[in-house]
Amino acid sequence: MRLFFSPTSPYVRKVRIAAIELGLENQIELITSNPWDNPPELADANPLGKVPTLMISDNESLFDSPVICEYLDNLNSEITLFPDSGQARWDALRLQALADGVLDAAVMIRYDSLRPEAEQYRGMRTRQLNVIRRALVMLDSEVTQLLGPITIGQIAVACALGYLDFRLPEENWHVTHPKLDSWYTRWMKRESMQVTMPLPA
Ligand SMILES: N[C@@H](CCC(=O)N[C@@H](CS)C(=O)NCC(=O)O)C(=O)O
Repeated sequence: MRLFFSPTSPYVRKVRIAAIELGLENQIELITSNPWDNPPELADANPLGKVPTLMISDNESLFDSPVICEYLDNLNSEITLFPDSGQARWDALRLQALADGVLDAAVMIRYDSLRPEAEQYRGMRTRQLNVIRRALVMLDSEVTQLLGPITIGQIAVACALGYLDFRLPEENWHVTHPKLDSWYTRWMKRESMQVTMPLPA
């Protein structure tokens, strides 16, 4: 398999962490790809032009990190990141959706910050910061959801928190949300988190 990869994309990080936790990382070749350069091979594989995009054969691709992660999960029958059914499944998918929403908000803020100052949209920034802050309050109050066997929910939340540290450190959620901080500190010890740490481009 080949993965269109960007070292700073938190969605790519999610996929890489899932692959490592599932013991599949050696089956995935990383193809460095900056979506903003519009590489034709990425557009051919994924009309949305986004990373992560996973080539599962020469002419078959999968995209959107939840879809890729669930596909990888199905390749390992011993570990289950996406519980099959029941409450455990909804809990994991809900956490993933919440964390991915935090990422979407933070990424939007990041893109806006790269525009010339006069073109930046303050109202959008405020709205997205409010999304992030409300989600953090929910995650902190529901931190027990993050305990227990590994699921895609915890992976997604860890990626979202890591991205906030990377791109919005001034939010300093560690101080405002100590229960979440204490979970994250323990979670950060996983090798999958350490080896996928984003480095400034
Ligand atoms: N929902 C997608 C989001 C992927 C995404 O937005 N990736 C960013 C990089 S962090 C991207 O490729 N952006 C290029 C663009 O928006 O055109 C997922 O979960 O994979």
